[in-house]
Amino acid sequence: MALRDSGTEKIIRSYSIPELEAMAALMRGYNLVALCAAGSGHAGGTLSIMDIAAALYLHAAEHDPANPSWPDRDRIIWSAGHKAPALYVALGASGYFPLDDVVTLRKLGSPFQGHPHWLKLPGVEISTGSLGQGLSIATGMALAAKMDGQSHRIFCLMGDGEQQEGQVWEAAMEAGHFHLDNLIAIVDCNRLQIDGWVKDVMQVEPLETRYASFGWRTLRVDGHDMRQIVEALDKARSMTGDPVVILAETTKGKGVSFMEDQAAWHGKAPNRRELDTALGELGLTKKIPVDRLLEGAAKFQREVDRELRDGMPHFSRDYWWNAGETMKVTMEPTRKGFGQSLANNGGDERIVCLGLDISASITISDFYNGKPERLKRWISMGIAEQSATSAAAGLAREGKLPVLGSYATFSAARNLNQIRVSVCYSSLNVLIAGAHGGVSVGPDGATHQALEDLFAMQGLPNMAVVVPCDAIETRKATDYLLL
Ligand SMILES: Cc1ncc(C[n+]2csc(CCOP(=O)(O)OP(=O)(O)O)c2C)c(N)n1
Ligand SMILES: [Mg+2]
Repeated sequence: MALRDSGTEKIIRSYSIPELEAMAALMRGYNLVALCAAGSGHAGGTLSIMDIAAALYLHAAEHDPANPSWPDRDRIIWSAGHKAPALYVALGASGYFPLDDVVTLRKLGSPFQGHPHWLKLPGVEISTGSLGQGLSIATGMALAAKMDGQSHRIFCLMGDGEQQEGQVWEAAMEAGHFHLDNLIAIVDCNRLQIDGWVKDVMQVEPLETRYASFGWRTLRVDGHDMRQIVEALDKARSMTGDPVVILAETTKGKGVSFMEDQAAWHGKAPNRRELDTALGELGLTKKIPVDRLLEGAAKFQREVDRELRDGMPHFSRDYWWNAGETMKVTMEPTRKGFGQSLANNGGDERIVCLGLDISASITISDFYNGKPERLKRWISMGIAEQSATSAAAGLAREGKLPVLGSYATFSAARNLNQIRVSVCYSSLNVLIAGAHGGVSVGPDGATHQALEDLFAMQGLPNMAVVVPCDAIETRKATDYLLL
């Protein structure tokens, strides 16, 4: 098992355990440099998965970087799309492209989008970013391999918070039902998600019992012990009869003291000072050409900026109304107005807010911040937009005023049918906030941009749609829609 030349079937390179450990450390370093250059991205979850990424790409999976569409290759589905940079450095370390290239992460036009997009980067099997869909894709691929009598394996990498998505369990049921022993799932059990500890947001354990009851074989490993990881992956390949899940116990932010076990480092990038400290802790000082890489990223960005500037309409000269100092507008993000309204109006006992594991970012947490008496009307639902939408309909039918929200693409698109049937056709009063709408989440990549939600929502009966342009409008719109 290893990197293989698909033409000659010869092994290109095999790695010893110490070599895999060294590669995982190096990959952590490149990952952090890329995040630093991007100024955004997910440090915590990429560091927790890195040992597994190294073992998977450099040891366990059969693949050929020179032939990404080799029909006999093992497929690796990166369901936890926000861990994309770990996937990119694993592909770079395997030889799909120079590792240095990853430094253009998240920049306009770069193939290294904030979430994986397979049409942009050879080696990426499928586009992901909306959590909970990968295991279904992997199930489809495993069924296809069975139909065609192929013997390659399908690996699917997921987060532990991701296990809250109901779709994961639909796929788990299907894979168990069809005895898909060519399917190997790996769960990065780092015990954290965005809103805090998984056990507090929405308990997913005991995963062994849960997967076993769906007909899976289960293995539990220390996800930072390279020998255990390699043995588990090898063993999983050899098991027959049923699908296998490897539950990997990990630490979010692993390897960097100030990131370890810190929910705040979920979606944060290190600045230059933090990067240097982190590389020191990883034993990588002077082992990565940081200055050269960062300059490469800056050059890429300058080129993007120039192209954007050239593409903009220009006036022949500056006027007071387009260049005057006093004409510059500073605006608060729209989502802030949402939180302000919830803070102001949340005293109304009918209001119930539902958390979807992105609470501080979209400011729905302002409903209870500093007001602990409101926590009894705060319900953490986990990463489960579809169920939460229908639950909100249930609350509304009982006279509550439910409020829920997430990124627009998850709260007003992923759950379209639940909104249509549970909420709209019953004409129930549910307030749905879609933050980061439109193309505004550019660096997060195509799978996070919400465009379709607007026309989808406007086509629904009994649905009022408001698109505010600033925080003040958002506050007033929320006031109006809420009460
Ligand atoms: C359907 C969907 N809802 C919400 C999000 C936003 N989101 C990105 S990562 C994340 C938390 C994931 O937690 P976990 O699976 O434990 O991954 P970790 O970062 O801890 O490895 C959330 C809610 C998303 N990407 N997709
Ligand atoms: Mg997690």
